[in-house]
Amino acid sequence: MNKREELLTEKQIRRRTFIAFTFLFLFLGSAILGWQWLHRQPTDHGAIQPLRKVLDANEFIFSSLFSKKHFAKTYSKDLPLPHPRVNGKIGLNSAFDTATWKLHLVKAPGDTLLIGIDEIKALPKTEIIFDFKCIEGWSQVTHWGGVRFSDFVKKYGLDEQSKMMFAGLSTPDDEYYVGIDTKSMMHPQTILCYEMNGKPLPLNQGYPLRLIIPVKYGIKHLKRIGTISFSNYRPPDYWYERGYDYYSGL
Ligand SMILES: Nc1nc2c(c(=O)[nH]1)N[C@H]1C(S)=C(S)[C@@H](COP(=O)(O)O)O[C@H]1N2
Ligand SMILES: [Mo]
Repeated sequence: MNKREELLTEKQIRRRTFIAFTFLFLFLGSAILGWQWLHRQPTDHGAIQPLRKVLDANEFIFSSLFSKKHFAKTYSKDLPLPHPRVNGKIGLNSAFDTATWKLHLVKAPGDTLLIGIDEIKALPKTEIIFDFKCIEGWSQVTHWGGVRFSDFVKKYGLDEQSKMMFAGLSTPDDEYYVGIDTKSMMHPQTILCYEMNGKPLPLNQGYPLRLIIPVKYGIKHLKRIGTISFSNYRPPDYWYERGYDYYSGL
């Protein structure tokens, strides 16, 4: 190796080191600036606006992919957990008289039907075993029984209502509430559920009636339904207000 070659090599190394560090600092600098910028942005329903835009874009993609023929995977009867975990007690803590419970079905403002659990149990029963997914990252195979929401719609003459854009559900004390697109509500796997593992729902899992909607994440499976109503605007949604995805589709 002659002198000149050696010198050139050292120079090259220095140059490369310089370039590498420059890029590293530029990268770190823009990451920090980006992070600071993100946190200066206004929030939209509990989520920073740019992130809310990502959620809205997700919703657009998922809702355009939605199909009545797309089913959540179901499982055989020997798989479900005997004691599914209990998650979320919002709206289940207020004094609650199981004996006088009635479902409040708001057909239109000022036109509310009160429906007892026996009337609901008199409708054709359907069962589903599927992998229940919570947004927190866990999932479990569980077994539910109840009435298809679409059968309920037929029975109570809710044809017009089911063509509106959204259904709103809330607990009897209005502490927990969700808004769901009627397309997902009318999916054949969506049920007004009164049984778990062949027995009445436990109190902490929504007795006497809860929603089971396998095309959505757990947050939408409202336990202890008090009221169901319909609208063409998004009904209030507990977790949406706290920064989560409104659609929450799977
Ligand atoms: N009334 C009510 N329903 C609720 C919740 C809640 O806090 N209150 N939590 C939701 C969430 S986040 C999940 S994951 C499921 C859990 O249902 P499980 O307790 O039957 O497992 O219930 C959903 N329904
Ligand atoms: Mo959840």
